[in-house]
Amino acid sequence: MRRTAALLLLTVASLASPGVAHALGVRLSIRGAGTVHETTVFNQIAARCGAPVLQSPATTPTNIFGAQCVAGSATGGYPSGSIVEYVATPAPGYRFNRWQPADGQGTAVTCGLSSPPATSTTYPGSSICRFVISDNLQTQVAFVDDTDPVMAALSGPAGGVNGPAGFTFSAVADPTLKAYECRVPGFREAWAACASGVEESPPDGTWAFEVRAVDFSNNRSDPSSWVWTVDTQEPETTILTGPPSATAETSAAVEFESSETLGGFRCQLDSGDPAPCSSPHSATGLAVGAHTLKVWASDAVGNEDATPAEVGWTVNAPAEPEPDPPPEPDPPAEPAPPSGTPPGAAPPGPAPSPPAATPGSPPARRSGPTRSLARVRAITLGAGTLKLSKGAISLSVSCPSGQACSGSVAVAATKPRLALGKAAYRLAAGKRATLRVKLSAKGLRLLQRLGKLRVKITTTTRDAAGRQAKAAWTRTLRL
Ligand SMILES: [Ca+2]
Ligand SMILES: [Ca+2]
Repeated sequence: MRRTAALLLLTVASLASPGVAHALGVRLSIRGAGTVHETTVFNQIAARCGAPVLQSPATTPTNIFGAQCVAGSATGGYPSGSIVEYVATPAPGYRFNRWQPADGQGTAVTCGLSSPPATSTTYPGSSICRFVISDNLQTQVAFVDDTDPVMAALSGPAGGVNGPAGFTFSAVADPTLKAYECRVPGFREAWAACASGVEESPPDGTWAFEVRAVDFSNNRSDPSSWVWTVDTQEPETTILTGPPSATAETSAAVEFESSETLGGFRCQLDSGDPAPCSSPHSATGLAVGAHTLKVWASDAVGNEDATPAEVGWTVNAPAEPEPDPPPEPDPPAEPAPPSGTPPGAAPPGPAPSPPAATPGSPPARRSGPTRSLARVRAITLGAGTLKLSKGAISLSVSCPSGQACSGSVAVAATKPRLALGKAAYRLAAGKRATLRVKLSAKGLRLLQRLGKLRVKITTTTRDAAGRQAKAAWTRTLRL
């Protein structure tokens, strides 16, 4: 019984030991990115935490545990009753939030000697915490980053592309910047991590590339956006007019168009090298024989028609002028009739060939090249302005008397260049007809947008012999 009482006494004495009371420590931890250092002479942070400051990595996100150590210890450090000052410094891009109790062991610090003084263990009042060591203590400082990053630049394809599009971008300099997220609404809807130089390959259409910057604490910038167009479709080339299939002309004009407004053409005459060209394209100095012109349209982003439009024709040798008839050979000198032959009697020997027949009239000449080609003689154009009626332009055409004619009338805007419509006709000699040239939907939209258009009206006419003539007028077309 006495032994038990003695043990109990010893235990009570140990708990009250002055040595334990004079050797206290502070368990210190950091959430977010920053440092804590001590300004008091004990400087147990420098002595115990491996460095002059306790530091969390500069990338530690808001509210994430970054560093911890115990300043002081049970065997030495802070004397009970001493005054200690800790100073919290945020990492770049972060700010001091508060001192607060941590989950660790010990009594939570109250920064009661700070200015203003803390009244609670959670203290947002100052980044400097001054307090009296009275026990084994614990405290934690919280740094936060609540500043969104900001996008600085974004660039992508100017206009359109016919394949993948690359995008480069950057954010305003920011030590908390972690990464970027990109998306293409309607194609790749979800935001996904990406880096400058990323390529996107959506199908044909108009798209918006969006990018935003993200920091270590998952703050996000407003998105930046870049609109571009993808066009992988090659245009279709159409020959509008060309020479007749057989002609004596050694030059030819070929008109053509593309199914797409912007872009260009390449032309190849016979086995020559394809070269850039525009409509109408003229070929001159053509040799007698067969000729072919191939035309490839290309669009604004470089897609070229894989199947060129082609027109073929033959240049015939010009009709030779009829040679003058050879001079009449002198009739062979008649031998003097031998005496004794009665006048009128047939001479002996083979009968003389009859004299060459004198042509009664020159043989019909083959129709050679002539400059007087058939032509749509009159196009009624009104007083300088054409009006659109029911989506079409009405033009009066007539054929000269004495020649039937056929051909086409093409109407095209001159600025921007756009084929608007075309109509064919066939007229008997001396006849007149009203031709309606219906505008294409694209042409109609253009006219509706601009209110009026400068148009070129081109007629291509062939006469019965296949000879071709062209004429052009320029007028203003109004709605
Ligand atoms: Ca930030
Ligand atoms: Ca295209």
